[in-house]
Formats: sequence, C-alpha cells, structure tokens
Amino acid sequence: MAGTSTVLKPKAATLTGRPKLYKVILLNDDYTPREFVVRVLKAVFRMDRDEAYRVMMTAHQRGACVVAVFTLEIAETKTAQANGMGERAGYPLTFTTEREE
Ligand code: TYC
Repeated sequence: MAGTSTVLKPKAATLTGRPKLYKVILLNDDYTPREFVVRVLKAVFRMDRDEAYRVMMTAHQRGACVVAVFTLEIAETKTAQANGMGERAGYPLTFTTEREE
C-alpha cells in the first residue's frame, strides 16, 4: 500500500467542542431509608449533607431527580457504585444513566 495515507475524521464532539453528556438519575422507592439515600449521595457524588438531603427529598416527592451530569464512563461508574451500595445493604435503591439532549 505504498503511497496511500489515512485521514482520520474528527469525531463530532471534537468539531463542536461538546462531548456527549449523561445524566445520573435517582429513582424513588418505598423501602430505602431516607438516611441511607443521603449516605450514598454523599459517598458517591461528593455532596454535602444539605445538598444530598435536597436531592433525596426531590426524588422522594417527585419520583426522580437528576443527581449530576458526567461523560459516559464516569456516569456509568458512579451509577454502578451507587446501585452496588444499595444492593449490598439489601435495598431496592436505583440510579440510572440517561443521555443528556
Ligand atoms: N421514599 C423513601 C422512604 O420514604 C426514601 C427515598 C427517597 C428512597 C429517595 C429513594 O430515591 C429515593 N423511605
């Protein structure tokens, strides 16, 4: 293949300077204690107590709350860590990851 060359096409995110972002969403349930939700938010999302309490109460009252927005790998890692804490404690606590528009 002498004389050939490859030109890589830049990804759309490179051209626009805008990487795709993903929301981590906290879902309400009827069984996980409020204090446990606060503990998970503080541990995984580095929130202080007041912020964690506000996010927990928003999910409790409205059914769901956006916790934070990250690039895909970080969003998926934090979702898995937070769900793992709930699972290990025997609670149905659920976080999901969703593409941000
Ligand atoms: N609804 C739960 C209770 O009353 C508390 C809770 C809040 C659970 C938010 C999950 O995402 C959640 N014990």
